[in-house]
Amino acid sequence: MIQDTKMSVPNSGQSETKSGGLLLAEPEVKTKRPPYFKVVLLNDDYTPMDFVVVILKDIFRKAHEEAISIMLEVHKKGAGVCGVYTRDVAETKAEAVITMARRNEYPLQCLVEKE
Ligand code: TYC
Repeated sequence: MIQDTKMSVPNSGQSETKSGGLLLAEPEVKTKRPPYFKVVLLNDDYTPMDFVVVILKDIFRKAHEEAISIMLEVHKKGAGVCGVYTRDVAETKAEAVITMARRNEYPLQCLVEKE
């Protein structure tokens, strides 16, 4: 039996087999990461700090210390990132923030921004 080993054809990007068949070069497999979206929390003068910490723990699964640190960053700087997700997850979390805030009659706002 003739071994059908590959022999490369210089500069062609193709290869030929000993038995004469032509093998096309393997197409380059390009993996693309999905676009990511930041959920950004905005400061306001009315939403209680404790409520923001609860939001960060319950919706964004932050540990207590990290939740406090993000809340304080938003409080001092005006805005802060709560997390980075694929589009659907970011939008669902942002909706959950607004739903929880309005249910409690707080004006808390958040944005979804493409990274
Ligand atoms: N600035 C608010 C206060 O002093 C606290 C706060 C923090 C509100 C973060 C919103 O996203 C926010 N009670």
